[in-house]
Amino acid sequence: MRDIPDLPALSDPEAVQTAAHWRGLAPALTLSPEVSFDDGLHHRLSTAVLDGAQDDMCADGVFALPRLWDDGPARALRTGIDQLRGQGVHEVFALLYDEPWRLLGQLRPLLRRLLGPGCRAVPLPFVNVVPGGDAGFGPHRDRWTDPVDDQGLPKMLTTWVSLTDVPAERACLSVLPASADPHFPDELATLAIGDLRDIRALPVPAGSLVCFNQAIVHWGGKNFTPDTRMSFAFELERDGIEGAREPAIVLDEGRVTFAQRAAFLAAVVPGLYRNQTPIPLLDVARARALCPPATAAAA
Ligand SMILES: O=C(O)CCC(=O)C(=O)O
Repeated sequence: MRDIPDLPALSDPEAVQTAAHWRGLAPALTLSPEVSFDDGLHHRLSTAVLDGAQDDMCADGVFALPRLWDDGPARALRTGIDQLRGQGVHEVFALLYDEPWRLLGQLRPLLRRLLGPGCRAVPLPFVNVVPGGDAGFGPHRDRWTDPVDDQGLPKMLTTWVSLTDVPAERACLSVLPASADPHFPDELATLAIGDLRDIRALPVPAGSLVCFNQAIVHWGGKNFTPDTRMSFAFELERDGIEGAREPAIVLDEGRVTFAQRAAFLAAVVPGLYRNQTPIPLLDVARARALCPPATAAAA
C-alpha cells in the first residue's frame, strides 16, 4: 500500500457520503439503498454452459461467455462512466452504483460452481477506460501462491465484463492459458512465455464476461483504434481461504447495501494503480470522505 500524503480538501465532504450526491454526478446510473441480486441470467447459464465453463476453467484457467448481457446495462455504465469522468471523478466510482453489482449478482450460479458457496467479492475491483493509443494492464499474474484446488478449480478469480465492443485491436484481454504454461501452478514467480504462439487473444463484444484464474499470465493489449475500450472487473475468492481479504461482499447474502459499497470503495481506492500510475489524490480524498475510517469499521 502506498503512503498517502496530505489529501486535498473537498469542498463538501459530508455531501460525498450521500446517495443524492452520487446520483447527481451520474444520472445515467441508479443508486439504491440496497441491490437485491436476481437470477436474470438463469436462461443463459444452463447446466451445459456451467459444465463447459468449469471444464475450461480447470484446463486453461480462463473462459469467455460472449454477449452474456444485452446492451442496456453496458450502455448505462458507459454513459455513467463518461458522466463521472466529465466531472473529474475517477471511473472506479462507477462501482458504487447498482448496475455493476446487479450484473455480478446474476453470476452467482456460475461463481458458486467455480468457487463454492459463500464466495466473496473482495478488494481490488477495477474499472478500466483505455482510450485510443493507450493500453490495458501489462502482462502479469495477480496471485503467486496456491491458486487451485485438487480439481484445478480456482481459489480466486476475476470476472471481467466488457462495456464496449473489445475486438483484438481495441486492447482486448490476452492470456497464456494454464495448459500452455509450464510454470502454472507451482512456479508463479515466473512470467516467461516460452512459445508466443500459445498466447490466446480474447476479443469480445460489449456485455461479455471473461473469467480467469488470477494466477494465469494475462494482460490488456494496446488500443490501436480511435475508440475507447471500457470494462470493469471484480475479484472474487472462495470462502475460508488463507489470507482472506476484507471488507468482502458475500454473494450468497443475496444483496449489497450502499453502506457496504461505500466501505468497499473506501478500502479499494487508495491502493489503486493503473500501469504504475497511482489514482489521483483527489479521488483518494473522495473515497475517504465517502466512508470515513470509523464508519468503515462498523459497516
Ligand atoms: O483490463 C485490462 O486491461 C487488464 C485487466 C487485468 O489485468 C485484471 O483485471 O487483472
